[in-house]
Parts: sequence; C-alpha cells; structure tokens
Amino acid sequence: MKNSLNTIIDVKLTDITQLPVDAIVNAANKSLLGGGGVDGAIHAAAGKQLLRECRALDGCETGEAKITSGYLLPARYVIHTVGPVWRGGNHGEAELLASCYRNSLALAAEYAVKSIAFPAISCGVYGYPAGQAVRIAVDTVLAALPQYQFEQVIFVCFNETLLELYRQRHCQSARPINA
Ligand code: AR6
Repeated sequence: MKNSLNTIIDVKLTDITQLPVDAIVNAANKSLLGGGGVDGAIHAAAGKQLLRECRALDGCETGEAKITSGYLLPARYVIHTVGPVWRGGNHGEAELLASCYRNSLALAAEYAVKSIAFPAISCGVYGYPAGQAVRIAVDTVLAALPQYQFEQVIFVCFNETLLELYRQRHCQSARPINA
C-alpha cells in the first residue's frame, strides 16, 4: 500500500480545467451556483449538467467541501470548496483556508481519488495575500498526506507570481515538490 512518501507533489502553471486527474478542486462561493475566476472556468468547461447537480447540493459553508461529477471535464470529479474572503486576517481566515484543503482531501479519499489538483483557493476575487495562502496550502496538504494514499497532488498556478511562491515554499518545506 502506498503511503504519503509515495505521493508526487507537483506545481503547474496551467488551466486547471485541462487536467486529466481524478478530481479538480473548485474555489467556489457558498451558493455553489457558479461565478467568475476558476469557478466560472470550471462551469464553462464542464457544461450545464454541473450546474444542475450543484443546485441540488444546497450550497456549502466556508471551509467545507462537496463533490460532483466532472461531466465534460477530463477530471472525473469536481470538489467544490468555499475559501474565506480576506478581511484582514483576524477573522479566522487561516483556519478556514486550511479547512478547505483538509476537507477536500478527505472527500477525495472517500471517493478513492488518486490524483487531485488544487487552484490557489481565495487568491483571486477573495483577496487572500498570496504568500500566506501558499504557505497554508502547502503546509496543510503535506501535514494531511500521511493518512491517505494519494498518488499525485498538483498545485495549479495561473500566473508566474504564484508559481514562484510555490517554488519558494518548496525550498523551505521538508518534502520535495516538482515545479
Ligand atoms: N485554472 C487555474 N487557476 C485559475 C483559473 C483556471 N482556469 N482561473 C483562475 N484561476 P478565484 P477565489 C486562479 O477568484 O479568490 C468566484 O467568482 C486565479 O488566478 O477564482 O477563491 C467564485 O464564485 C487565482 O489565483 O477564487 C467566488 O465567488 C485562483 O484561481 C470567488 O470567485 C483563485 O481565484 C472565489 O474567489
């Protein structure tokens, strides 16, 4: 059985909707009915059936996660999580953001997902400072991995600045990341 030491961790500069992984994570809002940014891109690429399934989910609280099929996406599943809106850092944002990563991984494991890709949750419209968000993303995922058997985790960046931040975090982390 594979343990966390066998999980490949990648950082990729790409469009998450193009990735042929078992699950991609969506940085959604509480309604789960679509929006802009990566959420809009995922709904556009998955097709209208995704919205239909999302309507039946009755929304999602910040820090929690829900799963749907990927429909027209190369990914089999979409895990929808709701990141915190940045309000200065004293409103539980860090713990809520960490919960997004932990709950997404737990849900993925329940569905026997082996490969999963995360966008930089809360780093767009929700305004989370990228450096802090990347640290939470990497540290939370690395801390959670020992309890699962994932084969691959990908941190997807949509710009060079984020890519560089993930690389820097890689240098400081105990585990190697392929970037
Ligand atoms: N592939 C990978 N990353 C992407 C893509 C893509 N196709 N498109 C954008 N990003 P955001 P949030 C990056 O704003 O901050 C939505 O309207 C983007 O550059 O999508 O959690 C929801 O409905 C950024 O680094 O999510 C919510 O209302 C990161 O994804 C709200 O935005 C997240 O940016 C959620 O805001």
